[in-house]
Amino acid sequence: MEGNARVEGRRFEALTFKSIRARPVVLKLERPVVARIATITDWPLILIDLYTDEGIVGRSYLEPYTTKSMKYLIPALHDFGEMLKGHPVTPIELYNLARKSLHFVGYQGMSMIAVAGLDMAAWDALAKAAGMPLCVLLGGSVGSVSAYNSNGLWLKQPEAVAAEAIELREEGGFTGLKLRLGRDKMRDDLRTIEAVRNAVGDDMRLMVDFNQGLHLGEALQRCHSIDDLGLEWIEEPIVYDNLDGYAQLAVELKTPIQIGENFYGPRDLYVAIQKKACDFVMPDFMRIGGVTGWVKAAAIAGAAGVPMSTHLYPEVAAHVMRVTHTAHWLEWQDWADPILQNSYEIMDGRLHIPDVPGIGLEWNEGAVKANLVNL
Ligand code: SMN
Ligand code: MG
Repeated sequence: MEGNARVEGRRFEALTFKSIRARPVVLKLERPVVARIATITDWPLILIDLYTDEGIVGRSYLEPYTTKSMKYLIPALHDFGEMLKGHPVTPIELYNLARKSLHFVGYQGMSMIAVAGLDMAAWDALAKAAGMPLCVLLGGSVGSVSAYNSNGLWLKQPEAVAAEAIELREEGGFTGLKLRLGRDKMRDDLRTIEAVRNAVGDDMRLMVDFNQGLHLGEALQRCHSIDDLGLEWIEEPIVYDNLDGYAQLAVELKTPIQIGENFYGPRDLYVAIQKKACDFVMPDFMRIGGVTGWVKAAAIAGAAGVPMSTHLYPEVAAHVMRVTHTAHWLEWQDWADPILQNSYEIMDGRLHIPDVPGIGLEWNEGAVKANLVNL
């Protein structure tokens, strides 16, 4: 049969794209995001179901930060659904077709976010059809991935952050935690790092994230003042697209500079590495372009020898990290857990991939219905 391939002597039926359902959900965050540039109490998710003629359903979600952005992203996903009806579910071809369909609008921003949602659902469908966990389909094996806990430690009082650090460590025997910085006074950031260090001890790896809150002058001063504290990395001190500023910071500081959650597609990662704008990279799945964008980006980071961590989307992240040459840290966040049937297991600071076909995402429909919103 044309379009079908033999897998160990049995027929593997090619999948045919039927339609997409994209639903908006908003969850209350247990620990609201309080960053220098914004506060987020309600966490929006777009739940994507990619239906095939063969009955297999691919699933993914997007976390687009603001509820109102779902008003534009959901129609874009439904448009892809109409455009791709009848096409084989071949993720790299779908990624190319979807990007091309929005080329004149622009490759980045909302276009890339919509493509990424489609892409992750397509890979999930394909892995389910093959009867393999995604990491196995990609040529790796089922196992665990080193993770740090990023569920909290926002801009609160030092004592409150220190107490929360102990709580977060206990959520899965974590050996790494990420703190957010950028309080009005640098002194208060320093007191917070000290309080956390005293609470969790010297062996805990501490990452810090300024969430783009500083201008270059401030960043030089503030980053120098934390440069001797043995931090794992300093993340996004300045606005994400000031790569010249990042190059200066990377030269001046001993602590590695981490960026990447705002790379739109693999080329952004390539340019940042070419410009020596960072020491580490950490693409976000909805911006780098899903699994397809990640794999392309991972080849570039791997060739350059740059350690690569993940941003959000821990479920899909765990799979691709198993085949990422310079895999570094997975960012653990449990913010989608309330609408999932099964959350991934964490033990001794490692995320364990479930041995099931696909990514391992199934919706808890009761919870989904309770949190669906009208846009
Ligand atoms: C972040 C994540 C989610 C919401 C806001 C900020 C952050 C991170 O930059 O790296 O976790
Ligand atoms: Mg960040």
